[in-house]
Amino acid sequence: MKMRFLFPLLALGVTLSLAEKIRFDNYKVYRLIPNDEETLDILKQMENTDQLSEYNFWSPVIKVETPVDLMVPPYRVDYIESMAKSRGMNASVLMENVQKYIDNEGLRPQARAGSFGWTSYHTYDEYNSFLRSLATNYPDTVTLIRGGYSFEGREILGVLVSFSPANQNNAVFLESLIHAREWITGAVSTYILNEILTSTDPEFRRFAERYDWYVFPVFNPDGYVFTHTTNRMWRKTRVPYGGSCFGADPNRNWGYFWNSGGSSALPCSETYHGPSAFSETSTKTLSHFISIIAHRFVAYISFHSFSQLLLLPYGHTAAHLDNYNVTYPIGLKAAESLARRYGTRYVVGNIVETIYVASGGSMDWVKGTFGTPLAYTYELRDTGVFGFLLPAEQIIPTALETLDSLITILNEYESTK
Ligand code: 0X9
Ligand code: ZN
Repeated sequence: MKMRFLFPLLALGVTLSLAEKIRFDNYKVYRLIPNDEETLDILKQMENTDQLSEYNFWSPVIKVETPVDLMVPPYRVDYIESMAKSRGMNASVLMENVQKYIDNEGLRPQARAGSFGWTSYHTYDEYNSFLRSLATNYPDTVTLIRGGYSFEGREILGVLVSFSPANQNNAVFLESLIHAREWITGAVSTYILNEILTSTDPEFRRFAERYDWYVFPVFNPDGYVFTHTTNRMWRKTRVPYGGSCFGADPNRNWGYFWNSGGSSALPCSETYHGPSAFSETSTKTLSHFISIIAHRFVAYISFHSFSQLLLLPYGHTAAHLDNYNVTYPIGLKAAESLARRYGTRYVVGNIVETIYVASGGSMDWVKGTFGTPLAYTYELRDTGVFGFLLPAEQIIPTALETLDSLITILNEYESTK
């Protein structure tokens, strides 16, 4: 067991010392609208070699007329521009210079050493120290849990917050950062966790203390660390899959309708489903842990970004399965309460109907395997102005509106029971 941990860690040490942090000076992000099947095929070819070409797909290629967000290095800008022109493809520029957005994202050291807050983004180690400090400061309510570990041997830490043993079978599970570059998601899940522990609002306290809360901020530690050390735009895990491509999409790797559409068999693609279901150490170990506790769940919430969507199972079919008739109206109410604070608009719906086919997601596996009553995937702010590079000053507003909607989901469900 020890060797299996140690070996990849040593290898990692070597790569990290060699790898430099990639800069994205004058990289542009385009929103392309493929207008015919041939153009679509060209984009699909590029998608299959994503990691080799330095193009980077911010959203997958789906079908004619469905927009694709693509990051383009400066030396490919002319090619993309002329390709768009000659093929008659609509191409608007979302970002002129990605590095500027990264510089303005606001990752800065916290004001005081040892303090943790939501005015900047945090590293994997900082999230772990935060979780450990909660377990130390709230020994009666917070339990630190290692829910799994990663390919490179990192722990996947989380906490259980429990105010009463009576809440055991009324548990809410929050996951974030299964996609490494979606930094806002870890900030939001930990903000909610902190509110659950520290808010003094009596109504909110009554709400928070009715549930057991499992919160796992970093579901994909290797990928997340890589976004800090090397490539801010990394999405997947970090398993080497040959052909100089790395990683499977951890949200295409879970064993419920795995490889049933909307995922790729090619390791260089951003949506590579992996060689088999649960091939990734993180998804495999997390699924073992979740299996043990899932019978307690009333809700499983998965945080992604970006697009401002509230998504319902499943990702392999547009059919309205299970209790869609209950969860869809609750989702609409949740989106209403989310909008009430700052006017942020969310679209609610089944994954396939709302975005695209995407099989092998964590939420689908939990819902499909354990019949969890409430299962939602959030695509948090924004709709593409900042995309994955949402400035840190938007963390708290995003977290507040998201929490409003989460309260509505749970309260509404309670009132239907
Ligand atoms: O494609 C995804 O995995 C998610 N969108 S993202 O832009 N954040 O990558 C959508 C999640 C769909 N969820 C499930 N299939 N469960
Ligand atoms: Zn995602």
